[in-house]
Amino acid sequence: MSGSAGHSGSSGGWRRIVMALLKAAPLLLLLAATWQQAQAREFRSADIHPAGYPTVEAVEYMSEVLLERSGGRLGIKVYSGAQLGEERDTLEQTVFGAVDLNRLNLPVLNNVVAETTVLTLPFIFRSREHYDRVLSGPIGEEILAAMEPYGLIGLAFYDSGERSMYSPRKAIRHPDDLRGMRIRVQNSDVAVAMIEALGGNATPMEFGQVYEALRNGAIDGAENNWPSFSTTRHFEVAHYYSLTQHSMVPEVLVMSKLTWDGLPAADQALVRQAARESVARMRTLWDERVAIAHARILAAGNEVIEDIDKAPFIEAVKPVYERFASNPALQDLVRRILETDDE
Ligand code: GTR
Repeated sequence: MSGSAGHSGSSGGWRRIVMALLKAAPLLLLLAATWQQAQAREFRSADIHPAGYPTVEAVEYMSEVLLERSGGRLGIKVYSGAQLGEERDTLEQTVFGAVDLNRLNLPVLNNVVAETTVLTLPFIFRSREHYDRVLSGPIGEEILAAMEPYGLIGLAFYDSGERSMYSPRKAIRHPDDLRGMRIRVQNSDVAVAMIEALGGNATPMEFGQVYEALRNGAIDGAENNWPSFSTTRHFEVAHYYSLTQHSMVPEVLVMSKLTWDGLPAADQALVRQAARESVARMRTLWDERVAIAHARILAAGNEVIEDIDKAPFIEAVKPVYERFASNPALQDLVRRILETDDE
């Protein structure tokens, strides 16, 4: 009796356990899902450019790579078209972790990470090959790494071509042409100093305000690369595009250090790798977009001034180097950039 009682007792015990497990199943499933969700992330990424712009598509490509490599756990949602604010605002949000990823143009970081200044100096790069060698080599790595103490993980540089001057009023062929002209620049001390050294009046302004300022005459000109000149429709109001090619300022993709520190090392490696892989994609998209912008601007009847003697521009901006490569560490960076071979 006692045996069968014992037997029925133990099977009753099992039944109770099974029943309890069945009862708890929804809760266990919920816990498992929550655990998985804790591991799953859709990073918020900021960009002031509209959907379809190469930088936006490059980060969307990075998202595809991440989704694939993480089995669907990690992805990115790009908030394009300045939905999260202009670059200065989103930079702050990134440092504070409200934005996970940000595609920024480097000058916005100049006042935060001094090392970024050197890459924004006018005429620092002799050619695209020179630019590539510097950015994809140890100097590029060093400058990306310099961002970490300021709450940003530098993931990758994206090519952004050369910036050139444009105006609704006249063709700019020589620094003398800039005298008295109000030229919009990014919020960057280097950009301000460059325009002043060239004889113009620098007017720092957010990107989103430039079209209206060109239209209503608040400024007499601005400067940017082919794709930005095109997508912003600035070319519709500024008919002269002078290929001064005075700077090759890179785009940079950063992650908030707060987001980064919350990721396991394996996910950090996935993020870094996916960002690296998006660089080549960006280059392809960029080249395509430059060609499209070029054709569009010519078809609109704009005057493109190609035969510009850069020597007087290069001469005029020399004081900018003295002012911004002001300490031995920055001077050394500039020296190493200039000494980097083109091939
Ligand atoms: C573009 C760049 C933007 C923004 C803009 C500007 O070339 O991609 O991030 O910096 O220039 O002039 O403000």
